[in-house]
Amino acid sequence: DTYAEVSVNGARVLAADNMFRSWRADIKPQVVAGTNAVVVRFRSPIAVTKPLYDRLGYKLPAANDQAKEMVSMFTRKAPYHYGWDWGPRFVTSGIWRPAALEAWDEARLDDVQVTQRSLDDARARLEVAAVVTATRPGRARIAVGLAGGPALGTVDKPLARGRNELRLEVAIDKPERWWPNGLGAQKLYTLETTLATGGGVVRGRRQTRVGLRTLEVVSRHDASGKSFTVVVNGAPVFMKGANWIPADSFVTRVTEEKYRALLGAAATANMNMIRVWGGGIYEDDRFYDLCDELGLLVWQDFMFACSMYPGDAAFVENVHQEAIENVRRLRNHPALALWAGNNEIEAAWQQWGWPTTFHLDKAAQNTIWNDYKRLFHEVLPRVVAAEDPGRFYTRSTPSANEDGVPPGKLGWGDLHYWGVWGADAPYEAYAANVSRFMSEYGFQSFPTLQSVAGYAPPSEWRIDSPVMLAHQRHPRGNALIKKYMERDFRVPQDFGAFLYLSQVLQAQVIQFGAEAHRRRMPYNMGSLYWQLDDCWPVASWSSIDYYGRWKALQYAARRFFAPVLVSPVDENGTLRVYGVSDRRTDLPAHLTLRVVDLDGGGDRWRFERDVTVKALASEPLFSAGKRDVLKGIDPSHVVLVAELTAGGQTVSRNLFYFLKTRELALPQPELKVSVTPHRIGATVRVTAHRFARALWLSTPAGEGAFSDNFFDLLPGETATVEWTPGPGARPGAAERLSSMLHATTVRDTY
Ligand code: BMA
Repeated sequence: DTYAEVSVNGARVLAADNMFRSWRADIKPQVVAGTNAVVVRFRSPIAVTKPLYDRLGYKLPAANDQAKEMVSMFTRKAPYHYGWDWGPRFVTSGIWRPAALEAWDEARLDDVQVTQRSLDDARARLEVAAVVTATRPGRARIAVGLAGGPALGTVDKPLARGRNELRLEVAIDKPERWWPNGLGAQKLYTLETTLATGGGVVRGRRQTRVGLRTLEVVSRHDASGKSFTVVVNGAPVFMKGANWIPADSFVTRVTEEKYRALLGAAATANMNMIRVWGGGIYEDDRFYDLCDELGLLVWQDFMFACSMYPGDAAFVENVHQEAIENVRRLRNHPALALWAGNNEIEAAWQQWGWPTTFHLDKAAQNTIWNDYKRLFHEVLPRVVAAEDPGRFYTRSTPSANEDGVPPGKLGWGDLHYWGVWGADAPYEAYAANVSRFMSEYGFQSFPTLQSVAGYAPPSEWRIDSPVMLAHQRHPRGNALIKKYMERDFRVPQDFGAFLYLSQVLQAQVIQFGAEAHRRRMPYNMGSLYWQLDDCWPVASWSSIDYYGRWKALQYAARRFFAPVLVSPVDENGTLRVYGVSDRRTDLPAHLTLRVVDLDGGGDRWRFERDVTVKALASEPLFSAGKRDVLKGIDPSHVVLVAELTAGGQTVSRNLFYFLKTRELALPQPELKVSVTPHRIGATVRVTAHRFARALWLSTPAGEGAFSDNFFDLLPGETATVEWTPGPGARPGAAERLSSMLHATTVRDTY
């Protein structure tokens, strides 16, 4: 990462200029028996590219590069290292992926590609292509089997000196399918490919994990525009998920545990897709392995975001090689769903007015746009077609993939909708801005005080203190949070209360958006909020903070992304209650609606009926004028409770407020909290005497994790929550919990 020269015993063996590629050199002439000196010399990415910047004659836009002289686009390096609206500018250098010395005789097995040729209940037919590099002509035998099992097939072929490709077909009988999270199991098969040369000497062995499933992105013209539907094993699947950014400013700090915790949290929150956003990195192999295991489909951007790029031959060829290498590395993962050329560049150029805001003359505009088209309409789709045939490629996100149709046009492909947040639109505007796949929408919040304490001393505990402002990278971030908070809540004076409420607000806003998206199924088939994680501790759109603490949104996501959702909404004065289902079969269920008194006065109105929640659909289950439901009841004293039960179990419960939270007569809930310690962890029971809004369980130092949090409790209701201590917890933590435990509700911020 990124510009480096490597020498062995004083002789230069290679020069690197792309963080996203691996570099290999023949060092046989240089090595000696005994001690060898390998020196890697790095050069500053800024110093290297400054002359290119000076020479170009016009400025290439890069919206998030935080320097005055923006040079990030000249270098194939993680764009976010140059700063982003949630991240600091750390233009790092170093060795970020393994370095290894390889030695071999005769031939080595370089790569294995597994392509599914057909799949039915009886059989899966797979084509295995093995890439073998040979030092001299000879013969090779490739054998493929399930790891630990007998060979499923072999092929014997002559080898030429250099690169060889050997193909064979194998079959797996009675295949078990791989399914996205929530729809079935994530069955994985490990294939072992062995290379042997003359005389049966084994020269290489590789394990490749595959999942057997069909996957198609249906992008087809229809009456509304152009669809964007992911179909897995023949079933259209609504994509629920979040956008992923690198989990650290310094990429080598992301441990296996961190990947596991973040992606595990995504799966726990009923997500089935993660978008690897184009301003970061092509993620580590462990990331994709976990996605395979957890059933998280991957929307993979190529690493280009919010910038225009140069088009000289060397740059284009560098990108070409980068694309080939990364497509080859990722293509065997069953989780991989699609490739996207870049993040928001088509929109920036065609809609955000970049050609004029960056004062580009006509000639420069033409050059820049032609260079753009070469990369994203030619080079990248050609690499995908050649190296990963059949996988969907979208040239930008958002994009209709259609000349003449502006990116993000409603009804045409995917959409990043930022009117809520960026344009101050009320969050109810989400309902009117649904396209065929919502690949981005988001709202900021702060980490809670326990996390803020990790980067700001108490003297800085104000939203506008220097440290807090340094950890808020969006120019209008604080003002926007406050503005939206004023619309729905009473803005607290207390710093900790403000942080807490910012999360309650974020969860409410995104919940509204996600439910609006799900209610529009099957017209809309995806909802990925911006963003799952953080690369440092900061105010941001994330649902999990840098320290791994779940924000209110992460808990809410598990509810609003549940496989079956009951979703009440005000549609122009009509109260409609939708049943939304991602299940592959219809669900007979019972719908109960109640208008419940906040002070514990019981049900003021009640409705129930048996319903069928249709498979893979969204349908209103109830509809009535809001006024007919309230019939004179004071809306500030009640909440509507919608509940779907099936087989005696609650499958989804959702609350609907007739007024903004600040207009509700929120009572003092009078909570009763009890803690039962176990050998590891504890069970916490909370009973509310009166209605409790956004109940937050916490400890002063934020230790451990709660299985649920930031939930509403009805009068008389008890919630049972499991607490697990963190990995470094001291003995007795569970016993101490009851003395440390805080229960906060919105009422406490008054
Ligand atoms: C999006 C992303 C990022 C950005 C986010 C928040 O559109 O693609 O560029 O961080 O908005 O502003």
